[in-house]
Amino acid sequence: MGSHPLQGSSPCSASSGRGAIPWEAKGHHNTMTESSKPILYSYFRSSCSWRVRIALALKSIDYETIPVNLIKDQGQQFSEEFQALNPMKQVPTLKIDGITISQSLAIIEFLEETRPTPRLLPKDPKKRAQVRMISDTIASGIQPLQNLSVLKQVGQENQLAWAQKVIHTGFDALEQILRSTAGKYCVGDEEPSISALMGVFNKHEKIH
Ligand SMILES: N[C@@H](CCC(=O)N[C@@H](CS)C(=O)NCC(=O)O)C(=O)O
Repeated sequence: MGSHPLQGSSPCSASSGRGAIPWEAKGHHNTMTESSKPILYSYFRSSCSWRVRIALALKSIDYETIPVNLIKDQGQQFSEEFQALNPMKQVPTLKIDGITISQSLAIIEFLEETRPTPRLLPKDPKKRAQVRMISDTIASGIQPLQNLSVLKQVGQENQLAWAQKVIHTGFDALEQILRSTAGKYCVGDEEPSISALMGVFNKHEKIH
C-alpha cells in the first residue's frame, strides 16, 4: 500500500490539527490498518472537515489524520481505496470505535453521544432544534451548492460568481435566523455549539 496516493505528502499534513501524524512517521500504517485512535480523513481547506476537527478539539479527543487532497492527483477522494470508505467521495470521514462515519453532522452527533463532555449541544430541546436548524442551513443549504464537484459543473468562468451568490444568499438567511437565536454563541450563551464555528469557516474559505 506504500504507493497509494493517499499516502503522499500533502499540505494537509502540516496543518491537519491535533493528533496529526505524518504518513512517514507511521511506517507501514495505512488506511486499512486498524488503530486504537480515531482516524480522520480530512483536507485542510475543507470546511466540512473543519467542523469535525473543531468538535474533536473541543472534546480533547486524540486522533490521527490522513490527508485526502481534493485537488492533487486529480482528487485523491476518487481513489478506489477512499471510495471504499466513503462512496460519496467526500471528506470528512472518521474511523472510530470500530465504525466508519461520513457526513460531518453525523460524526459530530456521534461524538456528542459517546463523549458528552464538554457539551456541544444545549440541553433544552428548543435550543437543540435551533442549533440543528443552523447547522443544517449551512451543511445542507449553503455548502453543498458550492462544493468542488458542483463548481466543476458550473465551469471555471462562472464558479466564483456562483459560489459568492449562494454563500451571500445563504448567509443573509443565516444572519436573519441568528438575530433571534444568538447570545454569546449562535444559540444562547451556554455551549460553544458547533454551529457557531461552521459558518465562519464556510464563508471565509469559499469566498477568498
Ligand atoms: N454533507 C457532507 C459534505 C461533505 C463535503 O461536501 N465535503 C467536501 C469538502 S468540504 C468534499 O469532499 N468535496 C469533494 C468534491 O466535491 O469532490 C458533510 O457535511 O460532511
